[in-house]
Order: sequence, then structure tokens, then C-alpha cells
Amino acid sequence: MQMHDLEKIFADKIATEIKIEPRDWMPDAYRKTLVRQISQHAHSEVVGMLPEGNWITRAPSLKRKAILLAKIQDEAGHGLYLYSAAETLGVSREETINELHNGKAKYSSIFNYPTLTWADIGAIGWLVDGAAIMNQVMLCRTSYGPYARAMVRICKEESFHQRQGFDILYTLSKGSDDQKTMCQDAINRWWWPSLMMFGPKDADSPHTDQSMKWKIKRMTNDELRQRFVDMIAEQVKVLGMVLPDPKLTWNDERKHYDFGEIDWAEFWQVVKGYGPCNKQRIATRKNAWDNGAWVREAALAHAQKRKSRTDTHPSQNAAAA
Ligand code: FAQ
Repeated sequence: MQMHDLEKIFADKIATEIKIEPRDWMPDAYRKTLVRQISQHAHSEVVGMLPEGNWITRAPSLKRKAILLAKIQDEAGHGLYLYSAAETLGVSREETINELHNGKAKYSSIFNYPTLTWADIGAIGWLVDGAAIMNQVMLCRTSYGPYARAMVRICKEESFHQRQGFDILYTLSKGSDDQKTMCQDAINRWWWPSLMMFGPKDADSPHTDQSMKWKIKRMTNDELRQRFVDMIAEQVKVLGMVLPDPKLTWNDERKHYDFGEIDWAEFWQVVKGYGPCNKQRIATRKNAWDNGAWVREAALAHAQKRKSRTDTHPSQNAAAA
């Protein structure tokens, strides 16, 4: 088949909402964009376990501890689905993880902030998972099949995560004065970094335009951020708390909330590796990778042993078939 035929089949599939699958022909740049986005997304899920992991031993009750453990385990699962989706594009798990460790691949800026109090776990669930879902619901309709299918399951779990976060803050907001102060303080610290999760303004985003044309992204960074602000500006009233933005006001003409300017210098500083916890996060991940070497070796040896057993015993092959 000629190149222009392949390009036409690809373009027609995108236009008619037929998913692109791993064996389909796709432009190199489409593949590259997906590998970049999906692997960075996977890294975010795995690095995202660390700020919350910090509170497993200090959760205020057995019930909260069990819920937090389950949530963090879910994030590990999301990382695995996403690393697998990236593998369908021809990159190995080792390659993508290596790029995280050597600083070539990014992960979400949000996970470079510290979790100072228990209320931060509530704020992560409510705001960080809330922002993640806002972005990920549209990714359920992304044009690459394995990514879209992974997102459907991830979104179901993330919406549980957001509710548990809101529940933590709701409990604190109805508690003692100290608990109320802790709740407001966490909201103050996590609000602006949560808005940064959606990425740079559309005008400064090098990838959005092409990703929208390929239907990898179905909404722009600014559109999603606005939806998030509109949602949270209402939910915060239920908590009886406020968002730390004096410019946050309902605009009746736009039918949206107006909000203040994000500190983009801080955003880029964190993205480039100079946030409060960047070094610590990567060091922890590298350490976990090194300490897990024996598990990978044992699993590989086990798989090889099984394979050589079935290869040398045709009767077992027949039984397996
Ligand atoms: N942090 O042109 P754009 C979660 C980079 S999952 C760091 O707008 P694009 C679950 C961007 O990569 C959260 N870097 O790029 C959880 C690009 O750099 P590059 C993660 C950022 O790809 C909850 C450059 O800036 N979610 O939270 C950030 O079109 C709780 C230019 O940007 C996803 O990854 C940032 N915030 O749009 C886990 C969703 N923003 O690659 C545990 C999938 C931008 O050229 C606990 N990803 N950059 O070197 C996406 O939707 C997109 O990749 C965007 C960025 C929207 C993040």
C-alpha cells in the first residue's frame, strides 16, 4: 500500500471516531506524542503514590488507614495499565522508567509538593484527584484504543478517590477550630498547584493544537481548567471554606467563574526539577527500582523456567492447548 493510502485510512479513522489500534499504521509523530503523554501519565500515577504514602502510618483511624492504603494501591494499578498501554506502542517498560529516572520524562508538577498535615490527604483526594478526573474523563474518548480503554477503569476509581478526599475535609470542616484551620490551610496550599496540573495556557502550550487535531486531547488545557474552577468554586461552599483567590467571582455574562493569574514562573520552576520535593521524589523512585531488582530477576527466572518446561514437554503443550 502507498504511503498516502495509509495516511488516508488513518485520517478517516480519526474523522469517523474509529479507534486507532496498536497494529494500525500511524504517523510517527502521533506515536511519539502518545508515548510521551502516556508514559508521563504513568509516571505521575506512580510518583503520585509518594506524597500520600507519607501518611499511611499516621492516618487518624484504622478505617482511614485502610481506605488510604486501597487508594494508593489503585494508583499503582493505574500506573501499570498505563505502562502497558505505552508498551503497545513499541517502548519497553525499562525504557520509559529509565527516562523518568534520568530526568528526560516529566511527571505531574503537583507531586513535588509536600504533605504536611492529614488535611493534605483530603486536599489531594478532592483537588488533585478532582483535577485528574476532569482531564481523564475526556481521555476516555481519546483516539488511541488502549489508552482510551485504560482511562475508563481509571476514571471509575478516581471518582471514588475524590469522594474520599472530600469526606476527609468535610469531617475536618465540622470539627474543632484547629481542624478547621488545618482544612483551610491545606486548601490554601493545594489550590494553585492543582490549577497548574492542567498544563500551560493554551497560547503557551506547544502540543495542544496538534493533539486536538489527532483527537488525543478532546479539550484544551484552559477549557478543562475553567471547568474545574467552576466545579470546585461551588463545592468549597459545602465545606464552609474559601479558595485562596480574591479574584474568584462568578461572571454572569460568561456563565463561568473568573479567577486570578496562576504563578507560571512557579509552575515552570517545578516542571524543570526545582520544586520543593523533586529531588526526593526521584531519589525514592530510583531506590525502589534498585531494591526491587531481585523481584524482577526472580519473576523472570520463574517465567523462563516455566517456558523451558513447556517447550521440552510436548504433552504439557497439548494439555495447555
Ligand atoms: N506537570 O503542550 P502541553 C493523577 C509539560 S494523574 C509537569 O500542554 P500536553 C492521578 C508537558 O508534558 C496526573 N509537566 O503538553 C493521581 C509538556 O512537556 P514535554 C497526570 C507538565 O501533553 C491523583 C510541556 O509541559 N495526568 O493526578 C504539566 O499537550 C492523586 C508543554 O505542555 C496526566 O498526565 C504538569 N502539570 O498537555 C495519582 C493526564 N503540564 O512533554 C496519585 C494525561 C504540562 O513537551 C494521587 N496528560 N506539562 O517535555 C495530559 O492530559 C497532558 O499531557 C497534559 C499536558 C494536559 C498534562
